[in-house]
Amino acid sequence: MTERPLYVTQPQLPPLDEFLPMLEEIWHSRQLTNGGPFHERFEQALCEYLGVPHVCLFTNATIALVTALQALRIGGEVITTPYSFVATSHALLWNGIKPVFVDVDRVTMNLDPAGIEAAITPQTTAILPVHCYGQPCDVAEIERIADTYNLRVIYDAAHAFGVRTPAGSILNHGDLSVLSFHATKVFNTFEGGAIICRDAKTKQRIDQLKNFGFVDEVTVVAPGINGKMSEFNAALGLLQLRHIDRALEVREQVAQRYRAALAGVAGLQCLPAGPSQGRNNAYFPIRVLPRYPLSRDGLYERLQESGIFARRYFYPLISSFPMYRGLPSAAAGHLPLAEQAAREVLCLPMHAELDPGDQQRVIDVLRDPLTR
Ligand code: T4K
Repeated sequence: MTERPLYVTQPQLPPLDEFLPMLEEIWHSRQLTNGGPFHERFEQALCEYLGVPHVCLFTNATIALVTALQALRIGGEVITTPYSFVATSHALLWNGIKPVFVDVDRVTMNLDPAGIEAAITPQTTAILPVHCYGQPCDVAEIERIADTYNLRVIYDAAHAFGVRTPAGSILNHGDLSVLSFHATKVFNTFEGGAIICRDAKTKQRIDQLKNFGFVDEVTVVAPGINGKMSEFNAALGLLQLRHIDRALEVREQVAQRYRAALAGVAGLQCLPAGPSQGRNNAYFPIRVLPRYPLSRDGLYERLQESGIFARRYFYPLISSFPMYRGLPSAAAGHLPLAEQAAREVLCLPMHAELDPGDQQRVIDVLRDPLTR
């Protein structure tokens, strides 16, 4: 019997019968997009759930990142990480900004603050770090550097939905944070995203920029884009919020089962778990070290033979793509820890519908990769 495929993620969906009354409401109102009632309710509900002052909904996180940079009028050079999804750096190019890549921390794989300080030049205007896999960046140190050198900070928080530290939501750090609600994320609206900001004036500017730059019916103040979230996606998001706590609990159980099962496997290393309160287990990355019987890519292929589609997030590094590799900061040897992570890391299936039996299939291959 062929076993069903297991993917790195599977979207979390609410019961369909809970969504139908919302769809009926949209059908009756004929308000489909451009800031309708579900859009408004979803923004409010997210502020409360996440514990943040202002939320601006978007059609996806990539457009939100592009708009966040535009909203703060960022130009020149921006310091960022090569170890991320390519959308992080693409948002800089879309704004005519030069990315400056800095190496990552050996353990968290987030931007290394020591490297940030060394990369600052008179052209540097901002820092664009990523809370990679939902692990918080060193926000205190990044804030200290930003204050010292008068830089803005925009966090790519695409993986960080619901992540908290004892001080509160991780999304309250920096000038702006950008969330993704893509189907593959902890919290999804099929496609979607949001910018978290601190004050009403900034929210107003972002809301104008995501609506072509319109201020009123006849006034356009900037070359804005169409980044609006539709009523369909907003209603779905509102509904998803009812179920997110349970989904986060299940993810935690999946993570704990992996940690227990892999603890004694020579050559496989889980990331440190971090504080148990406030993590979201957005991904489950492991490092495949030289003493494991297979290389990282060998294990990736071995899992595929068993119908298990783990992913090499984030390989290749952003800095190795053609539009980035000519940059001085992308030079070979400049980013050794990011290069090592891109060679060693494999993200295992992790989602709220992964049942223990299916997870055991993954664990069995990891423990005994040479037996078929
Ligand atoms: N910043 C960071 C740090 C990011 O990671 C991302 C996106 C962004 C910014 C930009 O956010 P958005 O503009 O997308 O909101 C996926 C996602 O498309 C992307 O959103 C995500 N990061 C990235 C890490 O992963 P792919 O090309 O790897 O996805 P795909 O289609 O191969 O999906 C992975 C697996 O998920 C599939 O094998 C099966 C499963 N899947 C996927 C989809 C789309 C489903 O079961 N159902 C689905 O509908 O990029």
